[in-house]
Amino acid sequence: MIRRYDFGTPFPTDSTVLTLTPEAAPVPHFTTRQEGTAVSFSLPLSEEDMIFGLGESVRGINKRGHLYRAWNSDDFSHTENKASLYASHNLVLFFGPEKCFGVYVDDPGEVIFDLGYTHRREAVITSTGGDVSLYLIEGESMIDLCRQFRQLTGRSYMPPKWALGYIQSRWGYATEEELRTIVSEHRSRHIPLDGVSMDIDYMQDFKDFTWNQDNFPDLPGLARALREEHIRLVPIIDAGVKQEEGYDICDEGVQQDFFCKKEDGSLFVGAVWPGRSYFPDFLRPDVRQWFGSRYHRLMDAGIEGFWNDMNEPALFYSEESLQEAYAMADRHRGGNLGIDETFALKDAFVNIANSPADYRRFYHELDGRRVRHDRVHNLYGMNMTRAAAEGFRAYDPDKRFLLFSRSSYVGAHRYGGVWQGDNSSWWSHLLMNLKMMPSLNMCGFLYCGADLGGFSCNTTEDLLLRWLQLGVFTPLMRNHTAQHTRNQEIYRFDNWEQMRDVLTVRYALLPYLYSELMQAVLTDGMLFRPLAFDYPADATACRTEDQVMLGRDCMIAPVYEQNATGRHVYLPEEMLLVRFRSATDFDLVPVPAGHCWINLQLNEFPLFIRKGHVVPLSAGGEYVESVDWKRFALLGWLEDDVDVVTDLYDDDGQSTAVTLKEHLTPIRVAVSEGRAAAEAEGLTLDVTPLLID
Ligand code: MIG
Repeated sequence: MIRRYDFGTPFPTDSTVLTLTPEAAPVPHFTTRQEGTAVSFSLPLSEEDMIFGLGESVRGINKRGHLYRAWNSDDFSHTENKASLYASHNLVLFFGPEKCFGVYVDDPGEVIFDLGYTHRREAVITSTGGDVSLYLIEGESMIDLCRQFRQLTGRSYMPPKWALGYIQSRWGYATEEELRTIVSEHRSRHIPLDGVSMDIDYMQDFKDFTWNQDNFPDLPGLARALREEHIRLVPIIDAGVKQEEGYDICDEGVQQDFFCKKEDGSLFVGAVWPGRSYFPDFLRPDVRQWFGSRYHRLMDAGIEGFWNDMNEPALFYSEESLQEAYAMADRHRGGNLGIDETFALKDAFVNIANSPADYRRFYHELDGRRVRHDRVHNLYGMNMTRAAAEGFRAYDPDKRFLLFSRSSYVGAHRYGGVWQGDNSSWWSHLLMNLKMMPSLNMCGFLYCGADLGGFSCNTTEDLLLRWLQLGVFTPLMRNHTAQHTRNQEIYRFDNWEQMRDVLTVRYALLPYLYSELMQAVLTDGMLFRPLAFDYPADATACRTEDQVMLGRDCMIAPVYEQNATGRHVYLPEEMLLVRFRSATDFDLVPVPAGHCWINLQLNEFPLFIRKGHVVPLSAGGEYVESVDWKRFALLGWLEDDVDVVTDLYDDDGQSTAVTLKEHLTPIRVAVSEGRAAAEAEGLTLDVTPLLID
C-alpha cells in the first residue's frame, strides 16, 4: 500500500504515473519536524535494521551508516566520502525485525539522507526546501515494495535487443577512419561487437546535432556501411548549446525563448565543452518537443542510439563566477598573500565548476511561473532524457531506440537507461559497479552499466579482463575510457583472446539475459537483487554485499581483487557453479550451501545457478543478430524425478508494443530415473549438460 503526504507546495515532477490524494499527517513510523523552510522525517533504527535504495550512490548495498545528499553532481572522483553522484533516486527502504517499508521523497531540490550517520540508531531525511511529497510504501517484502514503487513510477525503459551487445567507446575517437579501424580490429579477431560510441569529438566545435564534415564527410554512408557489418554508431549529446550566432540550434532556442534565463530576464550563460553555452529549459514541454525533434537529424543519418551527457547540468563556470574569480585575483595581485588569502584565491578558481551560486542564478519557467533552478535541480537530466525519448517516439512510435543518460531522477527510468558516470580504473570501482546494480534496479533503472575497464586512470589487462567478466551480466556492456588514458580496446592487450572468450559467454547468454531483463521490465521486477531480498531470513545472505542475484535463477560473484586466483563465496542454498572460460569451455560443479572458496584463474569467472533451475545457453555469435535464439544447451542441477518449468521471453527486439503473454515460451524439463528430457515449442534443446541427482 502506498500513501502520500504533502508538505509545503510540492513541485510537480512527473516522476510518478499514479496520482494519489495526499493524506493528512502525521506520517506513520516517522517523526516529522519543521525547522525554518526545512522539513525532516526521523526514524529510530534497531541494531539489526538495514537500509536499501538510493540508486546511484557510493558505498554499500546496505546504505546504513553514511550521509547521502540528493544533488546531481558532475564529479569524476567517486571516492567513498562522496555524498552525491550524477543522479537522485530518493527511494529508501527499511528492512529489519520490525520494519518492512520504504519512503520515496519526491522533492527535486536538495534532500539529505542521514542514515545512521550522526546517530547510528537514527535515520533522518531532510528536505531543505520543505516542498515535498512523501510516499510511504508498505508491503510484505523488499521485492514487493520495489514492485509497488514501480507501479507508482511507471514501467522501465525497454532497450532494443542490439543494445545488449558489446559497445566499444573512448573519449577521443574523432574520425571515420578511426571508427572503421576499431570495427575491423574487432571483426578480424572475431571479438564480438554491436556498437561503437561517438564521444564529443565527432561534433563540429562540440555543437549538438552537428558532425565534423572533414572527419565525417558522409555520416549517413558510414552508418549504412557499418550497419551492414551489424554495427551501430552511438553518438553523445550534451546538455549545453553553444552560444554562436548562425548555429541553427542556438538561433532557434534564442528566437523561441527556449533557454534558461536569469532573474533579470537575460539569458543564463554557462561554459561547458563548446565554451559559453545556453541551457535548454527541459522542464517545459515545448522545449522538450523542440530539442527532441532535433535528434531526428542524426536519426535521418541512420543513428539508432544516443547517450546524453553533462545534464546535471555540469557547468565549468558561469559568466558571473568567472568575473568573481578574476576580481579576487585582481584584488590580490602584487600582494603578499597570507595562508587564508592563498587558499581563497585557489578555491575561487578550483571551486568555480558546478558552484551552488551558479545553480541559484538561473530559472525555469512552468505555466508562466518562474522556478529558481536550485529548487528543481535534480530534474534537469531526467527532462533531457525525456525530451530525447519523446523525440524518438515522434520519429517512430513503433521502434525502440537506445538511450542512456548520465544524470537522472526517479521517472527517468521510463525514458532510458543510465551509465554510472566517470568511474576510475580501480579495483574498488569494479566492486562499486556490482553494488550499484541492485540499487539502481530498485529505483527502476534496469538498463544500466558502468564504464568497463574504468574511465579515469590507466587500466591494466587483468583489471579489464575481470571487469568484462562482470560486464557479461550488465545490460549495458560498454568499454569506455577518458581522453589521454591508455588504449583500452580489447585488442590492444596481450591477453585479448581471453577477453574475447569472456565476450563469447555474454553472447551465448544473450537470449537468457534478454529474457530476464524483459521479464523484469514487463512485471515491474528487478534483474539484480541483493541477496537480502531473496533470502531475508538468512542473516549471512543479508550481509553479503559482493555477490548479487541475477534474474530468477542465478547469483553472480565476480572477482574484484588484483592477482586473486579465486574468491570466497557464500551460498544461501545449493547451487551449480558454472566456471566459465568461454561459451564452450566451462566446468560444472555442484556446490553445497554455506561458505566456500572457489578457484578462479584470471580467465575464469563464475555463474551460480540455483538448484532446480535451468538456464539456456546459446551458441553465441559475433553480433546480436547472429545469435541463434532457437537452439540451446540447458545448464542446471536438477533433482531426480522433479520436473522443472521455466519461461523464455523473446520478441523481435525492436517493437515497442509487446506483452509478456504473447512472447513467453515455456521450457519443460521432465526428469526421471536420472535422465532429463526437455521440450519447448519451436526450440531445439540439448539436455546433456544438465546434472541430475
Ligand atoms: O566532462 O564527453 O561522463 O563519459 O567521455 C567530461 C567527454 C565530459 C563526461 C562523460 C564521459 C565522456 C566525457 N564527458
